[in-house]
Amino acid sequence: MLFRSGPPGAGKGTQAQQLAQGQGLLHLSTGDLLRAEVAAGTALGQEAAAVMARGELVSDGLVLAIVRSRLEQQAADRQQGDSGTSGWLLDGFPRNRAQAEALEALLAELGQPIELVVLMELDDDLLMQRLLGRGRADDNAEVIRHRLTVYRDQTAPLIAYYRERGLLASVDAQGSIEAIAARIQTLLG
Ligand code: B4P
Repeated sequence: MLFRSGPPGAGKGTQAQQLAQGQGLLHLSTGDLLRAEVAAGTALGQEAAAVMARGELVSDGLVLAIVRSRLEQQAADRQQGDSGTSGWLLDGFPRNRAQAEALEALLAELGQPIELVVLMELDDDLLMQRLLGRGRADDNAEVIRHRLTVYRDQTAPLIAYYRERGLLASVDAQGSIEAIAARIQTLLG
């Protein structure tokens, strides 16, 4: 399964975390994994920190290496019968066409198809309000505006990419966290 799309602040991370917990899936958030590298002061984290603070996308190579290692590890664990998770849920990835194509190739290697791409839709004004309310280091008005531009230029084209493949489902991301979770459950059947 793949869970992501939607602009920054639409509630992807919020919903992905709950859903993964409820369904026993590996929750793979590239944003969280990058922030963990930054906090640990690794070479990768040092490279990513300034890019994230500007609201730009970290290089495809770095992000792909992180995703590949996690998915390969889970596949190896499952082969040995000792994985605590039954599948995966990607959050914040892929974010551009190159990442989507690399993911397709990786999943073909692993023999694990994407089941569904959930697009969370929300107005810019509400996104801005939510992100300013959170107040993370990259949640100030100027950087949020830039993240929205990056989203429209690089990530939004993936909507057509996944729609053409018959994988896309949209959810209205306005309302309470519980109401949105219920809409996603309906999609999952
Ligand atoms: P992410 O961590 O993915 O952050 P995000 O787009 O801001 O979304 P997030 O998931 O955190 O927020 P959510 O909408 O759940 O990316 C951060 C940065 O990392 C990127 O800018 C980039 O630099 C880098 N990066 C990550 N992945 C990358 C990749 N694949 N390639 C390259 N670079 C990458 O929630 C936002 C707020 O809304 C929260 O405070 C939440 O509590 C609130 N909220 C959620 N649902 C709500 C609701 N229903 N009502 C009210 N508030 C709600």
